[in-house]
Parts: sequence; structure tokens; C-alpha cells
Amino acid sequence: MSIMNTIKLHAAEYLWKLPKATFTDPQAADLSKQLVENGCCVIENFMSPEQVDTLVANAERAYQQFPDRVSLESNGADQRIYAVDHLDKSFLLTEELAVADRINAAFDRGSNKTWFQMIGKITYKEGNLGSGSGWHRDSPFTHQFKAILYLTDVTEENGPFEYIKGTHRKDSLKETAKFLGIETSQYRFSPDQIERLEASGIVPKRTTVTGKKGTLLMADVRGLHWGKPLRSGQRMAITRYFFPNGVPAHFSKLYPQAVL
Ligand SMILES: O=C(O)CCC(=O)C(=O)O
Repeated sequence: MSIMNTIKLHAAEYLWKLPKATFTDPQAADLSKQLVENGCCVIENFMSPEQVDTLVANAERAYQQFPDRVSLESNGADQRIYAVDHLDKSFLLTEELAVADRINAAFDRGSNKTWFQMIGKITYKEGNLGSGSGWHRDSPFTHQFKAILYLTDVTEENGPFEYIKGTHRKDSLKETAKFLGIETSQYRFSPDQIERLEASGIVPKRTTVTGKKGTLLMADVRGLHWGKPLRSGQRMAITRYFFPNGVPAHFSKLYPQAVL
């Protein structure tokens, strides 16, 4: 591991180990514990089907209204509108996602809570890479928090989020890099690399988050994850991106609308 990567990893670990906020509310306390321990947690039936249907209708309207804001990803299968809440206030979801905000405040020690919403509609086509275009870590160094709300029922077929528990931890990150013979700064992984990691027991088997529309999942996306490539159908979801220190430059360069 290069000296620079060692320093970055240790700095992230120092921040991560600072005391976190605690919750008196048992649900938030449990979610926060799962997030720290496993890197991922799920709330089923988080939003009612009626509320989800309204969001889907609003999303379809946004795709019609703002075609120039649609980013095509995953070989053209994924239509994303980053910072859709900057275009249409019905996507702010301030009250609806308050629990994610509170958990993020503990996760990031209450630091600057910049966030925005991304609406993603990914449809099966041959060669789709899934949502997020393959296995990755959002950040190889800093811990990073994201909340994903499914707006369609999600099965094994239509691109569930998959996460490898524990891989958000420093020791796992180092072991993974050592096993694969790569730098800790590498943040994209091939399916074959992930399969080798799982087969060797260096990491546990992936967790597949299937669920009804209205399911909310929250993850430390420093851990290994992807949206599984679709075998059929379509998946729509809203993702809240949280940025502890403002929207990073590489992101705002690609998506200037993400900065208000
Ligand atoms: O939507 C998902 O299931 C994961 C997306 C993802 O990992 C990303 O966009 O970075």
C-alpha cells in the first residue's frame, strides 16, 4: 500500500472511530448499530404503496419535463436525473426521509449534511451493467452514506441492490486489496474478482436486498456493492446521496445541477 493511501485510510479510520451520536428511539438505535456493524440495513414497508405511486407519477413527469437532465448510464439501460429535487420540490422528501437524515447525522458526526436526490429508472436490455455500472466502492477511503428507496417491487430479476457485509471496514478493505494484489485506492471491481473474494472466504457471500416498493435501504457505500444487472423488467428507485463535506468536485463537474 502506498504511503499516501495508508495515510488516507488511517485518517478515515480516525474520523470513523470518533464517538457517534446515540439514539433513545430503539428503531433508530438498531438501524444505526446495523449500519456500523454490517454496513447496510433495511426498513421494509417504509413508505405506503399510495405514496410510492405518487412518486412514480412525479418521476415520469420529470422525465418528460427535463429530458436534457437525463443521464444515460449502464450502457444506456439506466436513466438517471441527479438532484431531481432541485428541479421539482416534490422530490425533497424532507419529512419522509427524516430518519435517514438522523442516522446520517450520527454516521457523519453531524457534520455538514449536503444531500440531494437522484431518480433512477433502469430497464432490462442486453449488456446492462445494473444500477451503478458494476461492483464498486463509492469511496475507497472516506465512509459514505446513501439511502435508496425502491419505487418498484424488486426481485432477483430486476436489479436488486447487493452488498457485501463488513467490507466497509478498514481491515476488510486492506485484506481485499492484498488478496487481489491491487492498491487500496482501487474502487471498481469485476464480477470475477468479487466471486474470487467470496469463494476464498476473504469476504462473506453477498446480501441481496429484494423487497416490495416502499422498501428503504441504507448503506455505507465504502463497502462493496452494486445494483445487480437486470435479467428482465424494470427497477425505479430514489437515492439520497449524502456528502459530509459538500458535493465533491468530480461530481459537480459531471452534474453541475447537483450544486445549488
Ligand atoms: O442503485 C443501486 O442499487 C446501486 C447504485 C450504485 O451503487 C451507484 O449508483 O453508485
